[in-house]
Amino acid sequence: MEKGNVLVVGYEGVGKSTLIKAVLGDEVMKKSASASKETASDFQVYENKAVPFRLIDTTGIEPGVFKELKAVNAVRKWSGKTIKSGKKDNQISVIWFCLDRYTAKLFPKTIESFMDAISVWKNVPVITVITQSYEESDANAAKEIVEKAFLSKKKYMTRLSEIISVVAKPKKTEDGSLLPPMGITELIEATNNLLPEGLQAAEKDIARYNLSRKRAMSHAVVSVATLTGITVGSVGLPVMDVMLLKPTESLEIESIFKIWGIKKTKKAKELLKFILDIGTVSITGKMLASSMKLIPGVNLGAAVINGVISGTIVFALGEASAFVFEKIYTGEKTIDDMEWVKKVVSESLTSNALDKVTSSVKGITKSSDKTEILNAVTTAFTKKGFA
Ligand SMILES: Nc1nc2c(ncn2[C@@H]2O[C@H](COP(=O)(O)OP(=O)(O)OP(=O)(O)O)[C@@H](O)[C@H]2O)c(=O)[nH]1
Ligand SMILES: [Mg+2]
Repeated sequence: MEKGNVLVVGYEGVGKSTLIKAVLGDEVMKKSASASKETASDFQVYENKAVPFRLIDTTGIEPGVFKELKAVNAVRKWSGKTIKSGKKDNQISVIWFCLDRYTAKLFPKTIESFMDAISVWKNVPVITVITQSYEESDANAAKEIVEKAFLSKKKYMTRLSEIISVVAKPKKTEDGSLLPPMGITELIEATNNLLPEGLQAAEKDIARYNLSRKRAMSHAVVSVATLTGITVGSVGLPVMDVMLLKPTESLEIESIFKIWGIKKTKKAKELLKFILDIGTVSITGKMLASSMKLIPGVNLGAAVINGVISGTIVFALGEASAFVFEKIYTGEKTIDDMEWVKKVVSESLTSNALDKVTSSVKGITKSSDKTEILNAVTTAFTKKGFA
C-alpha cells in the first residue's frame, strides 16, 4: 500500500526510537530501507498496517553537526533515487524534528545547519516534537525557545507546522509519582493531516487507531504500576494490608484517566474515588489480600505470594479502570453509570482475580524476582483476556 514517509531526526538520545514504538505499537514491521548495507545502519524504516505513514528512524546526532549528518544524507539518497525513477513511494511527506528540554536550549545555535540538512525536502512541513515532556513548565519553556528560533527568519518560519509535546512511555519520577504517556494521538492526527490527500487515512480510521493507542498506553501504565505494587506488597506478613497499595493504585487510576482525556469534573472525581475505594477499603479488596490462605498447596514464601496478590490487585484495578474510561470516552457509557462501574470493577477483583492469583502462582518460584512476578501476573490476565 502506498504510504507517506515521515523522517524522524533529532539529537542523540532524546527518545526518537521510543516515540516510534509508541506510535506504531507492537505490530510494527521493519522494512528494509535500501539495498546498500552502508546506509542500512544510518536509518531504519518502520510501518504497520493501520498507520498511513512510515517512520524513518535515524541515528541521533550530536548537537551542532547537522551538516555532516550521515543519516539524513542516506535518507536523501534513498528518497531521491525513487523520485527520479518516477515512483512516489519514497517521498518524504513530513519531518519530525525531535528535541527534549535540554537540547532545546541548543537549538537556536543549530537551526541553520538543521535547515541546511533538510533543504532538499523543500516544502516538506516540520513538526517539532518536544520529547520526554514530563513537566509542563519544562515543555513550555522548550516550546518557546524553539518557536522563537523558527520565527527568527522567514524561510524557517514557513517550514514549522506545529510543536507537539509528548511523553512516549510512562515515567516514574524520583518523588514516586507516575506520569502517563501523552501527546501521541495528537501527533498521529497532526501528521495524518499533513500527508498528501491521496495518502491520508479517513478520520474514523485514525480515531479507531488512536483508541488502540490509548489502550496500549493504559496497559503500559498498568505494567509500571503493577511492578510498583509488587514491590510495595512483597512483605512477609501472613495477611497483607491492602491499604499499602493505595498510593500506587491512586497514581495508576489517575494516570489512566488522563490518557483517556476525560474532563475532570466533580462527577469524574467521584468516579475516581469510587474506583479507588473498591481497590482499598471494600470487602473485595480485603478478601483478595487475605487469599493467601485460599491458595492450595503452594510452597512459596509469604513475601512472594503477597507480591503476586498485590500485583494482581493493582493489575486488575488498572485494567478495569481502563475499560471503564474507554467506555465513557467512546460514549457507550456515561459517568453516571455508577452501578455499572461498580459491577465491572468489583467483579475484576473477586473470583476472577482469585483465579488469576492461583494461575500466576503456578508460573513462579520461591526465588522469582519482581519482573518475573509481573510477567506471571500479566500472562495470567492475558491468557483468557480481560472482560
Ligand atoms: N520513561 C520514558 N523514557 C523515555 C521516553 N523517551 C525516551 N526515554 C528513554 O530515554 C532513553 C533514550 O531513548 P531512545 O528512544 O533510545 O532515544 P533515541 O533518540 O532513539 O536515541 P539515539 O537513537 O541514540 O539517537 C531510553 O532509555 C528511553 O527509555 C519517554 O517518553 N518516557
Ligand atoms: Mg534511536
